Amino acid sequence: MTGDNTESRRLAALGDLRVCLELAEEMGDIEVVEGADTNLEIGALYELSLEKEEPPIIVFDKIKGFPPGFRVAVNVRSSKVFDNGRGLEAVQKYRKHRRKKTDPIPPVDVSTGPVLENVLEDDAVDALKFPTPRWHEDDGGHYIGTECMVVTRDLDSDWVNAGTYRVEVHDRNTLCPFIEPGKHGDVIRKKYWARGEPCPMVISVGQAPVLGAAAASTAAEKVSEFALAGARIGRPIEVITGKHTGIPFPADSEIIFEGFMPPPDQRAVDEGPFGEWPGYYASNSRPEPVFEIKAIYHRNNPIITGAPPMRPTLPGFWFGTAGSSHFRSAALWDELEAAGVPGVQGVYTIPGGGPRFIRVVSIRQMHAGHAKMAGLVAAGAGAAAYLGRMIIVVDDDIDITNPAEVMWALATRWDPKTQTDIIDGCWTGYIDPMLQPERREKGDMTNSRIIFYAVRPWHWKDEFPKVNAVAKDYADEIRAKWQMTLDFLKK
Ligand SMILES: Cc1cc2nc3c(=O)[nH]c(=O)nc-3n(C[C@H](O)[C@H](O)[C@H](O)COP(=O)(O)O)c2cc1C
Ligand SMILES: [Mn+2]
Repeated sequence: MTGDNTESRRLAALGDLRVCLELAEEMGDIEVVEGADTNLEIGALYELSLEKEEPPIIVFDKIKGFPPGFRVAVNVRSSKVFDNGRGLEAVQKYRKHRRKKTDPIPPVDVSTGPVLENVLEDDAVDALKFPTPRWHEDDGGHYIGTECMVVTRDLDSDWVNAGTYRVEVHDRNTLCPFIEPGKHGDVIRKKYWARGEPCPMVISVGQAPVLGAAAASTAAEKVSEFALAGARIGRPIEVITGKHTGIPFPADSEIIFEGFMPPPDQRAVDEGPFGEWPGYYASNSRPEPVFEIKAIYHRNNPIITGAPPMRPTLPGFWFGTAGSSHFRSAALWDELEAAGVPGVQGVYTIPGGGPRFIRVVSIRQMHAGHAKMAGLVAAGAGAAAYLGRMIIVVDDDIDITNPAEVMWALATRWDPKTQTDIIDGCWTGYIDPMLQPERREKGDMTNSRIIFYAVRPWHWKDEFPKVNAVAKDYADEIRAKWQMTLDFLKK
């Protein structure tokens, strides 16, 4: 990584999408594609870019059928500008940033900003004027919201929530977000519906990267993602209060949709299918409540940021922020410690499982029952509760960033009969491909979890066979002695 990648550049890029693109340009981390089609071509190029572990930001301009300057940008939050490192180093960096969240900085109200450069109301409202990709072949429509924020305000408090939920374009006046049951946006909207009222809502497309990061993080209830984002960059996010809804939105967003979501018994449309991060179209198509647009605000030459899910086997997706694996590992590590689990040495995910399905926890065993404690807490912790499948607890000599080492721990330190727990009735979602059709139909969004205790059993750990490996000190000594003469030792 380049030496000029300082924290101040990183903060500048986090706090402003357009600054982020300028800095990425300076670093040579942008490729511009002209003339691509919103129908599948942008999505396919994006998917192909993820074959690289560190794909560049791709800016699509002069998109077929749209004015030049109306752009789509992908791979923004995984750009080299943010240089988050690799492996456990990346996880530790996220943990460090999360600590700042203990001191949130609330947003400040400003009266105007670049997002008001264009105001579309009444007959001028037209969601179809933006180049919106149909990302994957079997998608049921065009999705303007992937790297987006859906903002709502709690009815019983002044909590303003911002969550990333996919948003389909239904027609010129109507969008359709997909909010899984139990997410904050869902909890809040139901309070309005319980009174028979439409839920006021704002959808932001293209905003400071720090906001996208906060909106996709699993922040606690009643915690505003705006304030978390402010804490991360050390200054308040500037917001404008929507005149139709009273909901705040970032003054420098690329596009803002302001409107209302009536109760689903008043209006619902089919949403989906949509290619999802587990690698399937599991949620298929089902009626969802709609977002009726009252006003659109957008900057001149708006940039639609996209981070649509792709299969979790693609390196660029798994390493990148769209996959959010490292971020979710950091959150789980913090929660294990907060719950009083001692000796945690690392938390990681296994590539094919995306950010959630397969979580690995390494501990330095300290007492009988310690591995059990770590496994049970990890299975129930907020950061791992939704859409989990497996927790693998391993000893601290296992390199958990190397799937072969984790498999080795399972192969050699785990007794299936005595070192496993299977737990039923855990939180899952429509996008879980293993949610049985009967449960899906009944809205029973639960699945089971397995915890593997792939650790040397505590009560006979001292008799456990010794590992067959050259000692590190001796290996270093031998390498130093021979590496000038032996090709296979050269770096
Ligand atoms: C690119 C991306 C797309 C996402 N799409 C959805 C979605 O369509 N529906 C959903 O419920 N969660 C989705 N999520 C996960 C939520 O953003 C995440 O659970 C977040 O915590 C939600 O905010 P909340 O906790 O305030 O509800 C997505 C995350 C990312 C990074
Ligand atoms: Mn939230």
